[in-house]
Amino acid sequence: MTAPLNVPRPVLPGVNSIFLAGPFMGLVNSAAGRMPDAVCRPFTVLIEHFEQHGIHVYNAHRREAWGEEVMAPAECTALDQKEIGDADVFVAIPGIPPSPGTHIEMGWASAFGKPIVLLMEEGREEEYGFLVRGLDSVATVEFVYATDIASAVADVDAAIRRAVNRLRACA
Ligand code: 5HM
Repeated sequence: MTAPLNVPRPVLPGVNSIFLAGPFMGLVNSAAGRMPDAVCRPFTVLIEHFEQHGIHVYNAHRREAWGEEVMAPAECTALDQKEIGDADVFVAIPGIPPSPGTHIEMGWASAFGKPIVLLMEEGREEEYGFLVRGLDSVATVEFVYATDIASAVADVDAAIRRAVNRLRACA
């Protein structure tokens, strides 16, 4: 039987949910009490893109209103760990300077055996920690190097597909 022509092929086959991590408290402007729009943009662009394709996105920045409704440490830590466990894929911006919370989350995602995509600033690779640069030696990690994440969405999709396919091939 042939597939109907009018049904679009999924951009990320088999991916129903993504946890999107990245720098948070270091980006909250203390006067405004929230992240400025410019630093929200990589998150909003990726969230919108994934959700347009029917993928559920777990993201603490949006959940906590970009810093305006920050959760208590014990609450967000437990929730993030559960959501990373529930997500099909883990995508993170490790950050320069490094985001402490994101680094803990990268450890969880790798220990949980998730397909991982790390969004790195192009040309600044050597500024990332050794255990970030070496994470692909112990986990299924694809790196995307970009200066502007918003214009690298197709590269992020391709990296997710590679990570998911590599993990499936090992199963
Ligand atoms: O240390 P930093 O704030 O940059 O940590 C960011 C990461 O920790 C995010 O990926 C987010 O998932 C999680 N986080 C959170 O869920 C962090 C904070 C504050 O540190 C928070 N909720 N309130």
